[in-house]
Amino acid sequence: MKDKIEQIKMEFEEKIKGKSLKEIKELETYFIGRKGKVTELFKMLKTLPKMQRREFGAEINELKQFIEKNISEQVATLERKEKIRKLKEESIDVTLPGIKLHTGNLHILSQTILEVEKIFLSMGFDVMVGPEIEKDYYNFEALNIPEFHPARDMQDTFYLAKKILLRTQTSPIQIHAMEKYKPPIRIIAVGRCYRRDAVDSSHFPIFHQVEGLVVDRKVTFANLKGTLAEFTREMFGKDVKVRFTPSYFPFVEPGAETSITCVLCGGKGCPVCKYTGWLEMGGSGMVHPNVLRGVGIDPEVYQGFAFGWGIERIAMIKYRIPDIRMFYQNDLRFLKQFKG
Ligand code: 2NL
Repeated sequence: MKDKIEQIKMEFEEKIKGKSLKEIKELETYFIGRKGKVTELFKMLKTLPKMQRREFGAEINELKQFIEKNISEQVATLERKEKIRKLKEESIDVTLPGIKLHTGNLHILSQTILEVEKIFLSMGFDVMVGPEIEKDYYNFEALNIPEFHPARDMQDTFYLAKKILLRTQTSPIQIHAMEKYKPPIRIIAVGRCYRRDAVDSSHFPIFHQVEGLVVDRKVTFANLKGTLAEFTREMFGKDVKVRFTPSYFPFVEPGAETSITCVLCGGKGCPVCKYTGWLEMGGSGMVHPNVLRGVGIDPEVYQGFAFGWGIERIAMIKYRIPDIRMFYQNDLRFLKQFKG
């Protein structure tokens, strides 16, 4: 009996070495389970004389306790090791630099439009938009450009049907506004325009315009001048000036071409301003009485000023973009340069 106890103890000590948690559970069953080796010993006790039962009973109990203690110690060690392994595996180095996500940015034309809108909003203007598909009436007739007026030859138009076209300027938005609202009116109209232009570095069949319109009593050319001077300073810098030179547009009288001092040479003369010191921005003038009458506003009571500048032109000058086609090529190397 003594040998048997000693033998089982040795077997246990040999088998527990290097065992996994699962294997230890199996060992537990193997030695002290219901049909385990130690349990067998207890059963064998019954066949021994009373005296020996006592002696060996104590020894088997000791063996059982030895096995139980060893197993629980071994289980605790393994569980601790497993916990440390898991913690290590799941740990993150919070000092590592983050992974930069690819983010997009607004197109430089959208950014420019937002800048323009912000400036005019701060000056008390409302921003209006309108349909890109227009009736001939809103794009031409209401703007004092009759059917066979040479101005219609000036701008080649995309016609979609008879008297239905893609707007060639944002003015139709303003005609809608004047039909809908009574003076005082103080709005800018922003959006896409279309002209059948031959493509070069400054012409593209799609482009954007911002037009301004103020209609009220006692509106003068001085108000136009002050408004564009303020916008120019806000958009291009405090030292940039506006110049008005007489010009003709059917929808204004008098009409003026507007230029700003060249932002590249400061007015001294350079290749960009063709040594004039000035950059042409667009047209302007006092709203023609025929236009006001056409929308039911009495030109004897109300006057208006208006102007129309190109968004691409503004962006090209402000951001030194040399070719209008760059806006429409969707080259990320170009577009990403304007990440705010
Ligand atoms: C240009 C010329 C201009 C206007 C636009 C306008 C609008 C209404 C009435 C009168 Cl509803 N005028 N807009 C006036 C003068 C010039 O734009 O070639 N811009 C790039």
